[in-house]
Amino acid sequence: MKHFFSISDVDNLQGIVAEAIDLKKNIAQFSELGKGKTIGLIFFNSSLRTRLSTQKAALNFGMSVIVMNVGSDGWKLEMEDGAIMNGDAAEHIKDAARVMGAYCDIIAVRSFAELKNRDKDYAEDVLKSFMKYAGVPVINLESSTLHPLQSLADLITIEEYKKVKRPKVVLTWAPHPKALPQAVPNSFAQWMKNADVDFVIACPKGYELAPEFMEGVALTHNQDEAFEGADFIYAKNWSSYQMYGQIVSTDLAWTVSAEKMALTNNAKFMHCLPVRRNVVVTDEVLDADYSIIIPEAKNRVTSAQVVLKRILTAMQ
Ligand code: AN0
Ligand code: CP
Repeated sequence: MKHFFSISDVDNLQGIVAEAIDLKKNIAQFSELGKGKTIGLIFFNSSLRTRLSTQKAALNFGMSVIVMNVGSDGWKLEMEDGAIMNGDAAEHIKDAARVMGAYCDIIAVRSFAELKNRDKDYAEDVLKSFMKYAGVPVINLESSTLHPLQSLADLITIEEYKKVKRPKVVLTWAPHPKALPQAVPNSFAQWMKNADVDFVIACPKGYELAPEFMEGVALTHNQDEAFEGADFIYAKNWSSYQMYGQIVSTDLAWTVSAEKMALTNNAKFMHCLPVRRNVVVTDEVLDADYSIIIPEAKNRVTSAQVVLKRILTAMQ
């Protein structure tokens, strides 16, 4: 594996999930794999899980870790090629990425969608610039449109908790007071579409994902109908793709409750976190035995580990 930008960097989905679960048991065996190598974790936005789990995964391989909150501590970066830089930005991403690449053997970057200009967000300029200029492998820690380390952790978790060979997995939109990116649901849809699951998206009208992510996916605007027979309920809020970046529903009837969970086939409840309690989903669901949000978060170490192992192995 060279970069880990999206699912396209994974040749065999079942293979990477099996390898990840195996690696979880045998991590001690690889404690020297990254010895003498440095990973730089570059954050344009806040993070708890991604920051700590990727750091922990790197430490498990004996790597050195540098973390920079470039969004708050770095120079403001210019993204446009050929720009006359007489505005706010003090440094071009071209130079910043090349310098970071000179200090690090692997660079991992978080850069959220701005939710102002759809074409700009979907062009993935920041991650693509890092891949173009850094000269070292780049890992996506949630870009404008994708969060593949989360989706891989989710797939590993589903594999560990499923009771039937081909479980029904429902991604349901849920309300939220702020406009959030589509990266988590886009990625989740992409990974589930390629996994051995029956996948359904439930969302209010106007919350359909971009066509490339909806293609071939069962869609319903009726949440109750989607929940019937479900083995996994994956809740997430996202803002509209059509009315780009806007909140087009605040309907609290979409909040995941114990009553809704009762419609399922004793489904497990999942959320990538952070979660707004009693808005997205009730306390009762989050704290129930069927909630697997903590093992899911724990598997963020698992997904980072298998990705790092593949990149480190390819560098040898
Ligand atoms: C972010 C999002 O929805 O993309 C990060 C989720 C992992 N969530 C928030 O900003 C609350
Ligand atoms: N799930 C996730 O990526 O969490 P953080 O935003 O806290 O990293």
